[in-house]
Amino acid sequence: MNYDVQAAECRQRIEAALKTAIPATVVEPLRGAMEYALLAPGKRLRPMLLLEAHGMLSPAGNDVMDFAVALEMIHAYSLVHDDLPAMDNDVLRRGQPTCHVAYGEAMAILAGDGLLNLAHELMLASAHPRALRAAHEISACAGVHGMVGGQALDIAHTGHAVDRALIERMQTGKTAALFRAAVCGGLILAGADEAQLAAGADYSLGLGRAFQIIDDLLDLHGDAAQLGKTPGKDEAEGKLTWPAAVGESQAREDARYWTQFAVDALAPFGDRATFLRETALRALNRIS
Ligand code: GRG
Repeated sequence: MNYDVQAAECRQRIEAALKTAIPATVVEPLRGAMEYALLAPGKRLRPMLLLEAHGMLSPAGNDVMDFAVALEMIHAYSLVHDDLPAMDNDVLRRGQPTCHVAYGEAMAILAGDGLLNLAHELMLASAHPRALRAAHEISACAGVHGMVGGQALDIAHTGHAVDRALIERMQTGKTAALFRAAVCGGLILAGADEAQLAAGADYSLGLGRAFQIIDDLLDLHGDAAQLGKTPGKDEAEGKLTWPAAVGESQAREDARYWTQFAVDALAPFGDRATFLRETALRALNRIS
């Protein structure tokens, strides 16, 4: 199937599931704030990767969608908390005022907390036979040894001297870990063996490193309308970025290197990996 058609179909299924994911029983304005963050127009890259990684080894089933939704909830919570005044202090996200601008800081913190916990409720309520292992992988990638740890390095080292090893560690945690949650979560649900999981982890590392380097470059040159967020903040705030460490031209070269690393890692999946391969190639050329 053509990539764009497959991606659009997959995204449509995800959007439909997201729309009904937050129970009507959640009190207002918490529910409104959670929906505001979750349903804002995002690329839905992580849930798509989860469903498509799963689809490489197993036919699509509705029992996997809960995990895709849970992962997008975790991603949405991380964006809400990242945008808070205490962290990146951003006013624009996904083309709309950030959650704390729209709902106030306290409600935005609670909306993030609500999304994170609802994600775990969803995964742990699943009757899928591999639910527990997949939930464990996703939690581990999102937590202190993954995304939260990477964000902590970012916050602790803002304004410090450039340190390439630290930037690599930070970006692997902040960005690549949630791609690993998607790919390995999907593969675990599909019954992947250890070699396939290792290949999925390598793909996610390559995709995540390239994705973050491109994100750093877009922050330098991107356009607010296209990005849906404020560009130019990394430099203004002394963020440790890959282009700042190695220069823009080398950063572009490195993004190509990590994309190829991701593509090569998919070899064990052969033709079944067409979607994941194309996703990595397109992420390299993205403008938003
Ligand atoms: C607050 C625990 C905590 C973590 C925050 C997500 C994050 C970690 C920080 C946001 C800033 C940033 C550059 C993160 C790296 C990951 C990244 C590029 C997120 C944006 O992902 P996209 O482009 O966003 O897939 P959409 O809106 O399309 O879903």
